Amino acid sequence: MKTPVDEEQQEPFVRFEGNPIITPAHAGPKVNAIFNPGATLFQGETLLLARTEDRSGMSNLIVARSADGLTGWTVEPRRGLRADPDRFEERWGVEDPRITLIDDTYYVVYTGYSEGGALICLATTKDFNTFERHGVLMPPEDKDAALFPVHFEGRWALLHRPVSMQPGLSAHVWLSWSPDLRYWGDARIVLHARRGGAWDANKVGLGPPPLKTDVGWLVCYHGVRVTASGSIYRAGLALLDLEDPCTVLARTDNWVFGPQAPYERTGDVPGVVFPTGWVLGQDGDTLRIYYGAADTVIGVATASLRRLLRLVEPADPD
Ligand code: BMA
Repeated sequence: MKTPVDEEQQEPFVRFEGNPIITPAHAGPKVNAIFNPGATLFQGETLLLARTEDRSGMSNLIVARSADGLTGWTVEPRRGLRADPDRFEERWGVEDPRITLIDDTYYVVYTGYSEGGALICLATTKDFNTFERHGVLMPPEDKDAALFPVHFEGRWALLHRPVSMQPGLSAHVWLSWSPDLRYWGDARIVLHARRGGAWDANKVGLGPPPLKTDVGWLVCYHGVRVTASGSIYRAGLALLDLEDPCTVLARTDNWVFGPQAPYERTGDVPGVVFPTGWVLGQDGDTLRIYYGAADTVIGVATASLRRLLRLVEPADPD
Protein backbone atom coordinates (compact mmCIF):
# COMPACT_ATOMS: atom_id res chain seq x y z
CA MET A 1 0.00 0.00 0.00
CA LYS A 2 1.26 3.49 -0.79
CA THR A 3 2.07 5.79 2.09
CA PRO A 4 1.32 9.53 1.85
CA VAL A 5 5.10 10.12 1.50
CA ASP A 6 5.26 7.89 -1.59
CA GLU A 7 2.28 9.74 -2.93
CA GLU A 8 3.96 13.09 -2.46
CA GLN A 9 7.08 12.01 -4.29
CA GLN A 10 5.37 10.80 -7.42
CA GLU A 11 3.82 13.13 -9.94
CA PRO A 12 0.04 12.67 -9.68
CA PHE A 13 -0.65 12.96 -13.40
CA VAL A 14 -0.49 9.85 -15.56
CA ARG A 15 0.18 10.52 -19.22
CA PHE A 16 -2.13 8.86 -21.72
CA GLU A 17 -0.23 6.07 -23.50
CA GLY A 18 -1.49 7.38 -26.85
CA ASN A 19 0.20 10.76 -26.37
CA PRO A 20 0.66 13.00 -28.21
CA ILE A 21 -3.05 12.96 -28.99
CA ILE A 22 -2.89 15.70 -31.64
CA THR A 23 0.06 16.63 -33.84
CA PRO A 24 0.52 19.16 -36.65
CA ALA A 25 -0.15 16.38 -39.17
CA HIS A 26 -3.78 16.28 -37.95
CA ALA A 27 -4.26 19.96 -38.72
CA GLY A 28 -3.06 20.26 -42.31
CA PRO A 29 0.06 20.92 -44.35
CA LYS A 30 0.39 24.60 -43.41
CA VAL A 31 0.50 23.94 -39.67
CA ASN A 32 3.89 23.89 -37.98
CA ALA A 33 2.66 23.30 -34.43
CA ILE A 34 -0.58 22.65 -32.53
CA PHE A 35 -0.57 23.24 -28.78
CA ASN A 36 -1.97 25.01 -25.68
CA PRO A 37 -5.66 24.08 -26.12
CA GLY A 38 -8.65 25.33 -24.16
CA ALA A 39 -10.84 22.37 -23.17
CA THR A 40 -14.51 21.85 -22.34
CA LEU A 41 -17.38 19.41 -22.69
CA PHE A 42 -19.61 20.25 -25.64
CA GLN A 43 -22.59 18.20 -26.86
CA GLY A 44 -21.40 15.14 -24.96
CA GLU A 45 -17.87 15.26 -26.36
CA THR A 46 -14.59 16.71 -25.18
CA LEU A 47 -13.87 19.75 -27.29
CA LEU A 48 -10.46 21.40 -27.56
CA LEU A 49 -9.89 24.85 -28.98
CA ALA A 50 -6.29 24.41 -30.00
CA ARG A 51 -3.69 26.93 -31.06
CA THR A 52 -2.24 26.24 -34.46
CA GLU A 53 0.87 28.06 -35.55
CA ASP A 54 1.46 28.22 -39.27
CA ARG A 55 4.76 28.70 -41.03
CA SER A 56 4.37 32.48 -41.17
CA GLY A 57 4.44 32.44 -37.35
CA MET A 58 0.76 33.45 -36.99
CA SER A 59 -1.48 31.48 -34.67
CA ASN A 60 -5.21 30.68 -34.95
CA LEU A 61 -7.58 28.61 -32.81
CA ILE A 62 -9.21 25.48 -34.25
CA VAL A 63 -11.59 22.84 -32.93
CA ALA A 64 -10.72 19.22 -32.17
CA ARG A 65 -13.21 16.84 -30.58
CA SER A 66 -13.36 13.32 -29.21
CA ALA A 67 -16.10 11.18 -27.66
CA ASP A 68 -13.91 9.87 -24.83
CA GLY A 69 -11.45 12.75 -24.52
CA LEU A 70 -8.53 10.48 -25.30
CA THR A 71 -8.90 8.82 -28.70
CA GLY A 72 -10.56 9.24 -32.09
CA TRP A 73 -9.93 12.98 -32.42
CA THR A 74 -11.67 14.81 -35.23
CA VAL A 75 -9.78 17.96 -36.08
CA GLU A 76 -11.76 20.72 -37.80
CA PRO A 77 -9.29 23.28 -39.18
CA ARG A 78 -12.07 25.50 -40.53
CA ARG A 79 -13.97 25.67 -37.26
CA GLY A 80 -12.79 27.94 -34.46
CA LEU A 81 -11.50 31.46 -34.03
CA ARG A 82 -9.31 32.71 -36.83
CA ALA A 83 -7.19 35.79 -36.14
CA ASP A 84 -8.60 38.91 -37.78
CA PRO A 85 -5.58 40.97 -38.92
CA ASP A 86 -7.85 44.00 -39.37
CA ARG A 87 -8.38 44.10 -35.62
CA PHE A 88 -5.41 45.75 -33.95
CA GLU A 89 -5.52 43.31 -31.05
CA GLU A 90 -5.18 40.27 -33.31
CA ARG A 91 -2.76 41.74 -35.85
CA TRP A 92 -0.16 39.01 -35.27
CA GLY A 93 -2.42 36.16 -34.21
CA VAL A 94 -4.53 34.65 -31.43
CA GLU A 95 -3.08 32.24 -28.87
CA ASP A 96 -3.56 30.08 -25.78
CA PRO A 97 -7.35 30.14 -25.07
CA ARG A 98 -8.98 29.24 -21.75
CA ILE A 99 -12.67 28.28 -21.83
CA THR A 100 -15.19 28.94 -19.03
CA LEU A 101 -18.77 27.68 -19.40
CA ILE A 102 -21.43 29.91 -17.83
CA ASP A 103 -25.05 28.87 -18.39
CA ASP A 104 -25.08 27.91 -22.08
CA THR A 105 -22.31 30.27 -23.18
CA TYR A 106 -18.62 29.49 -23.54
CA TYR A 107 -16.40 32.41 -22.54
CA VAL A 108 -13.11 32.16 -24.39
CA VAL A 109 -10.33 34.30 -22.95
CA TYR A 110 -7.32 34.31 -25.25
CA THR A 111 -4.09 36.11 -25.95
CA GLY A 112 -4.22 38.62 -28.77
CA TYR A 113 -0.87 39.38 -30.30
CA SER A 114 -0.98 43.09 -31.12
CA GLU A 115 1.71 45.41 -32.41
CA GLY A 116 1.96 46.65 -28.83
CA GLY A 117 2.54 43.16 -27.47
CA ALA A 118 0.48 40.36 -25.96
CA LEU A 119 -2.88 41.36 -24.47
CA ILE A 120 -6.01 39.67 -23.17
CA CYS A 121 -9.16 39.36 -25.30
CA LEU A 122 -12.59 37.84 -24.79
CA ALA A 123 -14.93 36.12 -27.23
CA THR A 124 -18.12 34.20 -26.49
CA THR A 125 -19.70 31.36 -28.39
CA LYS A 126 -22.51 28.88 -28.05
CA ASP A 127 -21.44 26.48 -30.79
CA PHE A 128 -17.74 27.03 -31.61
CA ASN A 129 -18.78 27.95 -35.15
CA THR A 130 -19.52 31.63 -34.63
CA PHE A 131 -17.81 33.80 -32.01
CA GLU A 132 -18.82 37.18 -30.71
CA ARG A 133 -15.76 39.27 -29.92
CA HIS A 134 -15.83 41.52 -26.86
CA GLY A 135 -12.44 43.12 -27.45
CA VAL A 136 -9.53 43.75 -25.14
CA LEU A 137 -9.82 43.09 -21.39
CA MET A 138 -6.24 43.93 -20.44
CA PRO A 139 -3.57 45.89 -22.37
CA PRO A 140 -0.01 44.59 -22.98
CA GLU A 141 1.92 42.93 -21.60
CA ASP A 142 -0.60 40.51 -20.18
CA LYS A 143 -1.63 36.91 -20.92
CA ASP A 144 -2.55 33.55 -19.32
CA ALA A 145 -6.02 34.68 -18.24
CA ALA A 146 -9.33 32.97 -17.46
CA LEU A 147 -12.70 33.90 -16.01
CA PHE A 148 -14.22 32.30 -12.92
CA PRO A 149 -17.55 30.62 -13.77
CA VAL A 150 -19.44 32.52 -11.03
CA HIS A 151 -20.01 36.10 -9.91
CA PHE A 152 -18.67 37.29 -6.56
CA GLU A 153 -21.14 39.76 -5.07
CA GLY A 154 -22.21 40.77 -8.56
CA ARG A 155 -18.74 41.10 -10.03
CA TRP A 156 -16.79 39.07 -12.56
CA ALA A 157 -13.31 37.92 -11.61
CA LEU A 158 -10.38 37.35 -13.95
CA LEU A 159 -7.06 35.71 -13.17
CA HIS A 160 -4.29 37.05 -15.40
CA ARG A 161 -0.56 37.57 -15.64
CA PRO A 162 0.75 41.06 -16.38
CA VAL A 163 4.50 41.59 -16.79
CA SER A 164 6.37 44.61 -15.50
CA MET A 165 8.59 46.60 -17.86
CA GLN A 166 11.10 47.02 -15.06
CA PRO A 167 13.88 44.45 -15.40
CA GLY A 168 14.36 42.19 -12.41
CA LEU A 169 10.77 42.22 -11.21
CA SER A 170 8.92 38.91 -11.10
CA ALA A 171 5.74 38.12 -13.07
CA HIS A 172 2.90 37.04 -10.76
CA VAL A 173 -0.71 35.89 -11.21
CA TRP A 174 -3.14 38.76 -10.54
CA LEU A 175 -6.88 38.93 -10.00
CA SER A 176 -9.02 41.79 -11.35
CA TRP A 177 -12.72 42.56 -10.94
CA SER A 178 -15.38 43.89 -13.29
CA PRO A 179 -19.08 44.74 -13.02
CA ASP A 180 -19.67 44.25 -16.76
CA LEU A 181 -16.76 42.31 -18.37
CA ARG A 182 -15.58 45.59 -19.89
CA TYR A 183 -14.12 47.80 -17.18
CA TRP A 184 -11.65 46.08 -14.87
CA GLY A 185 -10.12 47.19 -11.59
CA ASP A 186 -9.26 46.45 -7.96
CA ALA A 187 -6.33 44.45 -9.34
CA ARG A 188 -4.05 42.65 -6.93
CA ILE A 189 -1.47 39.88 -6.86
CA VAL A 190 -2.88 36.50 -5.88
CA LEU A 191 -0.12 34.01 -6.62
CA HIS A 192 3.41 35.25 -6.15
CA ALA A 193 6.29 33.85 -8.14
CA ARG A 194 8.75 32.40 -5.63
CA ARG A 195 12.35 33.58 -5.42
CA GLY A 196 15.79 32.01 -5.53
CA GLY A 197 16.19 28.50 -6.84
CA ALA A 198 12.53 27.47 -6.68
CA TRP A 199 11.06 25.69 -9.71
CA ASP A 200 8.53 28.54 -9.97
CA ALA A 201 10.88 31.44 -9.23
CA ASN A 202 10.38 34.79 -10.94
CA LYS A 203 7.62 33.86 -13.40
CA VAL A 204 4.30 32.10 -12.93
CA GLY A 205 1.10 32.11 -15.00
CA LEU A 206 -2.38 30.62 -14.84
CA GLY A 207 -3.00 27.27 -16.52
CA PRO A 208 -6.61 26.06 -17.00
CA PRO A 209 -9.53 28.10 -15.58
CA PRO A 210 -10.06 27.75 -11.82
CA LEU A 211 -11.99 24.59 -10.88
CA LYS A 212 -14.62 24.77 -8.14
CA THR A 213 -14.27 22.06 -5.48
CA ASP A 214 -15.86 21.64 -2.03
CA VAL A 215 -12.75 23.02 -0.35
CA GLY A 216 -11.82 25.88 -2.66
CA TRP A 217 -10.97 26.89 -6.21
CA LEU A 218 -8.30 24.56 -7.51
CA VAL A 219 -5.79 26.43 -9.65
CA CYS A 220 -3.10 24.88 -11.80
CA TYR A 221 -0.34 27.31 -12.72
CA HIS A 222 2.91 27.11 -14.65
CA GLY A 223 6.26 28.08 -13.24
CA VAL A 224 9.27 28.93 -15.35
CA ARG A 225 12.79 27.94 -14.38
CA VAL A 226 15.49 29.68 -16.42
CA THR A 227 18.53 27.47 -16.99
CA ALA A 228 21.74 27.69 -18.99
CA SER A 229 20.04 25.83 -21.85
CA GLY A 230 16.67 27.57 -21.83
CA SER A 231 13.51 27.70 -19.76
CA ILE A 232 11.75 24.71 -18.19
CA TYR A 233 7.95 25.06 -17.91
CA ARG A 234 6.36 22.95 -15.17
CA ALA A 235 3.01 23.06 -13.35
CA GLY A 236 1.98 23.36 -9.70
CA LEU A 237 -1.28 23.68 -7.79
CA ALA A 238 -2.89 26.20 -5.47
CA LEU A 239 -6.21 26.45 -3.69
CA LEU A 240 -8.13 29.75 -3.49
CA ASP A 241 -10.90 30.58 -1.04
CA LEU A 242 -14.35 29.89 -2.45
CA GLU A 243 -15.89 33.20 -1.35
CA ASP A 244 -12.77 35.36 -1.54
CA PRO A 245 -10.58 34.06 -4.39
CA CYS A 246 -7.84 36.58 -3.56
CA THR A 247 -7.02 34.44 -0.51
CA VAL A 248 -4.61 31.58 -1.16
CA LEU A 249 -5.48 28.71 1.17
CA ALA A 250 -2.74 26.36 0.07
CA ARG A 251 -0.09 25.79 -2.58
CA THR A 252 2.24 22.95 -3.54
CA ASP A 253 5.92 23.44 -2.79
CA ASN A 254 6.86 21.05 -5.57
CA TRP A 255 5.74 20.93 -9.15
CA VAL A 256 3.14 18.28 -9.90
CA PHE A 257 3.77 17.98 -13.64
CA GLY A 258 6.95 18.59 -15.61
CA PRO A 259 8.45 17.72 -18.99
CA GLN A 260 9.62 14.09 -19.03
CA ALA A 261 8.28 12.37 -22.13
CA PRO A 262 10.27 12.65 -25.39
CA TYR A 263 7.52 14.78 -27.01
CA GLU A 264 7.77 17.24 -24.08
CA ARG A 265 11.55 17.41 -24.19
CA THR A 266 11.90 17.71 -27.96
CA GLY A 267 10.16 20.18 -30.24
CA ASP A 268 10.13 23.87 -31.11
CA VAL A 269 10.54 24.84 -27.46
CA PRO A 270 12.04 21.86 -25.60
CA GLY A 271 11.23 21.28 -21.95
CA VAL A 272 7.70 22.73 -21.89
CA VAL A 273 4.46 21.35 -20.49
CA PHE A 274 1.85 24.07 -20.67
CA PRO A 275 -1.60 23.03 -19.32
CA THR A 276 -4.44 25.21 -20.57
CA GLY A 277 -7.57 23.10 -20.10
CA TRP A 278 -9.04 20.41 -17.89
CA VAL A 279 -12.22 18.35 -17.87
CA LEU A 280 -13.65 16.62 -14.79
CA GLY A 281 -15.19 13.20 -15.41
CA GLN A 282 -18.73 12.29 -14.44
CA ASP A 283 -17.39 10.44 -11.37
CA GLY A 284 -16.36 13.84 -9.98
CA ASP A 285 -12.79 12.60 -9.47
CA THR A 286 -11.12 11.77 -12.79
CA LEU A 287 -9.53 14.95 -14.01
CA ARG A 288 -8.06 15.12 -17.51
CA ILE A 289 -5.58 17.87 -18.14
CA TYR A 290 -4.83 19.00 -21.68
CA TYR A 291 -1.52 20.66 -22.40
CA GLY A 292 0.87 21.86 -25.02
CA ALA A 293 4.09 19.83 -25.15
CA ALA A 294 7.27 21.57 -26.33
CA ASP A 295 5.08 24.16 -28.13
CA THR A 296 4.60 21.53 -30.85
CA VAL A 297 1.93 18.92 -29.98
CA ILE A 298 -0.94 18.29 -27.54
CA GLY A 299 -0.92 15.75 -24.72
CA VAL A 300 -3.41 14.64 -22.09
CA ALA A 301 -2.75 13.33 -18.60
CA THR A 302 -5.13 12.09 -15.92
CA ALA A 303 -5.16 12.59 -12.16
CA SER A 304 -7.49 11.93 -9.26
CA LEU A 305 -8.97 15.21 -8.06
CA ARG A 306 -9.05 13.86 -4.49
CA ARG A 307 -5.34 13.14 -4.69
CA LEU A 308 -4.57 16.58 -6.12
CA LEU A 309 -6.43 18.19 -3.22
CA ARG A 310 -4.37 16.12 -0.77
CA LEU A 311 -1.19 17.41 -2.39
CA VAL A 312 -2.00 21.08 -1.95
CA GLU A 313 -0.15 22.14 1.15
CA PRO A 314 -0.50 25.11 3.49
CA ALA A 315 0.70 28.28 1.79
CA ASP A 316 3.91 29.99 2.69
CA PRO A 317 2.85 33.55 3.66
CA ASP A 318 5.55 34.91 1.30
C1 BMA B 1 4.70 31.33 -22.84
C2 BMA B 1 3.57 31.46 -23.84
C3 BMA B 1 3.12 30.11 -24.35
C4 BMA B 1 4.25 29.16 -24.65
C5 BMA B 1 5.27 29.16 -23.49
C6 BMA B 1 6.46 28.26 -23.73
O1 BMA B 1 5.25 32.59 -22.59
O2 BMA B 1 3.97 32.26 -24.90
O3 BMA B 1 2.37 30.29 -25.53
O4 BMA B 1 3.74 27.86 -24.79
O5 BMA B 1 5.71 30.48 -23.30
O6 BMA B 1 7.19 28.65 -24.87
